[in-house]
Amino acid sequence: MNTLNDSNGLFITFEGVEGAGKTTNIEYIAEKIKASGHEILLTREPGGTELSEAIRELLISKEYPEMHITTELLLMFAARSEHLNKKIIPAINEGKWVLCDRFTDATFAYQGGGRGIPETTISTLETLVQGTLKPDYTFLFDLNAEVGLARAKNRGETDRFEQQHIDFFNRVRAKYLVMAETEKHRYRIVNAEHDLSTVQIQISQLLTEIL
Ligand code: Z5A
Repeated sequence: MNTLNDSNGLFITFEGVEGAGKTTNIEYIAEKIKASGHEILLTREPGGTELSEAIRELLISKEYPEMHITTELLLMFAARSEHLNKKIIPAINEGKWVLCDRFTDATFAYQGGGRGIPETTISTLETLVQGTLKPDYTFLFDLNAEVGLARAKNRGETDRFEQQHIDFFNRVRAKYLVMAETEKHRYRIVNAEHDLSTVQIQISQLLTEIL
């Protein structure tokens, strides 16, 4: 694995159930950070490099509805390994602030909380792929899973994950909340159930603290 140098780069991730508003708000956050003078890299998981985006297509495609959960887990980490080594770590080492729409906490929430894969299995892969690297900050866009799913479905075509039963998304949300409680120093929770302008007021307050 590539290693981090002692640059001023920062790694911030954005998490939440579907339709929570990550994609909508990440651009807003990027503009605020740029305005404060930092160079940024905006990216996402699964994806972020040509190969990782190809893996993303396999993961979200409805062509493989019966994908085994271990295959799903390994593909998530295969995409992450490529993304981390080719894009995220080099950008942090150049002093950039990397803003990533989802990262390994999504694996703990979806493949762990949602699919029931043991946390120790996910942690083993996390160490293999990332060593000790973790995000500096994680914004959790938290909302009732039913509200999020309804927003995502309103937007148009759904992907393979969005076919899951509501119980799956309730377990995903619960796992995120446990992680936020356990790692308070890293997590910042945004109440994403409010209208967009209220959500962005919360984001601004949290960013002021970080910046
Ligand atoms: N996944 C996984 O299982 N394991 C992993 O390790 C990783 C990922 C990394 C693809 O991710 C799938 O991969 C994902 C988890 C799994 N499962 N699904 N589905 P993704 O991040 O690309 O997909 P996503 O979570 O589904 O993203 P999303 O649906 O685009 O959600 P979002 O980015 O948080 O929401 P949004 O697009 O910004 O907003 C959704 C709609 O709501 C849109 O029409 C907005 O205009 C509207 N919106 C946003 N905010 C508001 C407010 N405040 N009020 C009203 N309406 C709003």
